[in-house]
Amino acid sequence: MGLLAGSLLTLGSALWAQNCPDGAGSKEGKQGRWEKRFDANGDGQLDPQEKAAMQSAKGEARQRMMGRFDKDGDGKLSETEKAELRAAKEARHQEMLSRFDKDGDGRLSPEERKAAKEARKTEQANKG
Ligand SMILES: [Ca+2]
Ligand SMILES: [Ca+2]
Repeated sequence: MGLLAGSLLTLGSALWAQNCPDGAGSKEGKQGRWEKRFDANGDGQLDPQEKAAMQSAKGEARQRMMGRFDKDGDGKLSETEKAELRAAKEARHQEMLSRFDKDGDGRLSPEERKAAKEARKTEQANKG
């Protein structure tokens, strides 16, 4: 298990290097969100500590995802498992839209997103 985690980490940082926003890149949006979340001092950059916190949060998110979707437990997502992941994401997206897309344009505007975020906060607070 330690070995596997190690190779995942290596893979992760290799991917990380590839995804590093360097000018234009479609990945920037997602990555930007992560960076914002972990940019504790708000200087727009991640210092090594913040980066480490982000990496471990990403790792946890990945583990949660694998726990949920890696049905045969081989540590990767097969096409079937990926399809389920996509379906779950899509379902969640639809749920968000049906709840928060007030003007019905099929996407969440910044205000709608904000409402969604607030609602999620409340839900999580209620969950404890
Ligand atoms: Ca699998
Ligand atoms: Ca909308």
